[in-house]
Amino acid sequence: MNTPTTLRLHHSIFSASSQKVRLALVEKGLAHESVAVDLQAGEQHTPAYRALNPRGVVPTLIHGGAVLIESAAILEYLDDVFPEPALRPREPVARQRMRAWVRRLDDVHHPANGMMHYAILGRPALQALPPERLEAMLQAMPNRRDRALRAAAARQGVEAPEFADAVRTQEEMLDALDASLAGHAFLIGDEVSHADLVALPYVARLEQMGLLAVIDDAGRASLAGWYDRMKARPSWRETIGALPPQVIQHWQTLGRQAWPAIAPHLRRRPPTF
Ligand SMILES: N[C@@H](CCC(=O)N[C@@H](CS)C(=O)NCC(=O)O)C(=O)O
Repeated sequence: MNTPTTLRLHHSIFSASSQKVRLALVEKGLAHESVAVDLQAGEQHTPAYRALNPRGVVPTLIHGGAVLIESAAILEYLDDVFPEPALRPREPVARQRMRAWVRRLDDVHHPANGMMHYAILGRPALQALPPERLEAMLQAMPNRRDRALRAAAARQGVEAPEFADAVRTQEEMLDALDASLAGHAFLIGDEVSHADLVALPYVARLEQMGLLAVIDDAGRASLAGWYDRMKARPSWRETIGALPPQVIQHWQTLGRQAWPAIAPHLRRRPPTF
C-alpha cells in the first residue's frame, strides 16, 4: 500500500546512477517500491516521467510527496532522513573528501562510463534502429553533452575520439581509487560511505565488459581487495550482483571483442590484453 512515507524508486536495473541509490537503500535496510524505467524503449522521455525528472534520466525517488532527483543528492537525503546506519563520516574533513569523490565520479567518470557502455555494449541496438528512430532518440535527450556522447557512440563506436578519452578517464579512475584505498578498507577510512557506493557501479561495469584484468592483472591490488569486500556485502548481492547472468555474459563477449580497440589507450596494459 502506498503510504505517505513509502519510498518509490523509478530506476533501471542496468543504470549505474540507479544502482548507487539501490545500494544505499539496501545498506540502510530501507524497503522501497520499484518502478522500472525501460531506457532502451525511451520511457525516460515520456511526458509523465519527464514531469518527474526533466533531464530524462534515472533514478528518481519519490518520498512523502517529494520528487527527488540526482543520485548524489538522493544519497544525502537518505542519510538526512534515515540517519542510521550512517553512510557519511561524521568528521568534517572526511565528509568533505567523501563529497569530493562523489562529485568527481558523477561529473568526470559517469560520462566516460556511459561512453564506454554505449560504444561497446549499446551500439548494436543503436545501429539496429532505423535512422529516423535513432535521430529522434538523440533529439529527445535534453542534455547536450549526453546527446553528443551518445551520437558519437552510435555513429563511430570505439573509433570515436571520445571513446579513447573515456578509456583513459576510466583508467585514471582506477589509479585514483587504488591510491586512495592503500591502507584503508574503504575509500574514506574504515567504514563504507557514499564514495564507495558511487564508485562501485563503474568498477563493476568494467568487469561486466570483460575488463577485470585492468584491476586484477594490472597491479591495482588495493582496488582489487576493495572490490572483493564490496562484493561480499548484501547490498551488492541484491543489486548489481543480481543482474541477469545471460546479459552479463553477452556484455563480456562484446567487451572482449573490443579489447583491440581498448588496449592502445591503456597506460598500464595487463599481460592478458
Ligand atoms: N547525475 C545524474 C545522472 C543520471 C543518468 O545519467 N542516468 C542515466 C542512466 S545511468 C540515464 O538515465 N540515461 C538516460 C538515457 O540513456 O537516455 C544522477 O546521478 O542521477
